[in-house]
Amino acid sequence: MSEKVLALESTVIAHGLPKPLNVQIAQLLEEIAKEKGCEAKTVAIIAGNVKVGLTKEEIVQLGLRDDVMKVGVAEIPIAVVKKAWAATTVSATMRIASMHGIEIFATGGIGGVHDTKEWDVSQDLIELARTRMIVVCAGPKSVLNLRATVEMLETLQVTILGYKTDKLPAFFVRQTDIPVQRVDSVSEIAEIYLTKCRLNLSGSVLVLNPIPLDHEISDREFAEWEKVAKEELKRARIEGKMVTPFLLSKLAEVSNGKTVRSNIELLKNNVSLACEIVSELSQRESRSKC
Ligand code: PSU
Ligand code: MN
Repeated sequence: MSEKVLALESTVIAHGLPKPLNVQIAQLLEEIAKEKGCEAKTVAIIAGNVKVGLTKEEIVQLGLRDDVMKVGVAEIPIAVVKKAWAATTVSATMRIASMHGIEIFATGGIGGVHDTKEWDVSQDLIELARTRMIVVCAGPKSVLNLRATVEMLETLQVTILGYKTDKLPAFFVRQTDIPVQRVDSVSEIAEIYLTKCRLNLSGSVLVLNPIPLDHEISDREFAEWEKVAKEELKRARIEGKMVTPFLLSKLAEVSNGKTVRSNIELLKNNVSLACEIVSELSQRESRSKC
């Protein structure tokens, strides 16, 4: 196995992006990693088998089938027993990748604290507290309660780093008014992670990588789309796991595909940064694995 390996999740493929574009993007992300000299392994459950690294055909099926479950850590054993096809969220991907010795994971956005009356808090946050890994994302999406999400991450002892920013990026927007600790280099990120290992501190280093400038969506524009999407969510009485996929598809609809295009660009950007971090880690040969 190549040393320079990173994990990719599959929920964004099966439930986050429209078909059949999702299949192309899943393949593109793996190719971008290859061009950058590392190997990206997509994690999913294929007919009950937990897999790290999918074949082309498995990616196609995962993207196009309409019976694909969405599983966090809690639901992994259910998908296995039911011999189901399942897409793994950030939490499930982290747990499985970590069991396979992978230390870096690139995704689009993490789950967080939803703004609904119920206590809808993503399993992602618990897993970030638990599993030591570098997770590269563009921040939580502003459909979440951003302040509550950041507070919760802090409570859970997750190390949050803004990459070249001291303000929380929130997926489609490059910055909010929520302060985060800034780092300016890949070597600083690697050093912080390795220090976490050396001090035997559990939990992840969450790297927040702002969406590329050209693909940012303005606050005002997004606020309008978000309002519509959330009204429809209420009307449709969607709860639990399908909240995020529902909101994503509504946003794609009302924005005429603009949110999808931005989503793709930030995914590419995150895979690229994750590869740079993997390379940085692999250069520090003397270190023992965490
Ligand atoms: N945010 C996005 N797109 C996504 C997700 C989050 O912008 O596709 C997915 C990720 O897989 C994340 C999951 O782990 O949604 C969180 O779902 P929940 O809120 O049900 O925990
Ligand atoms: Mn939830």
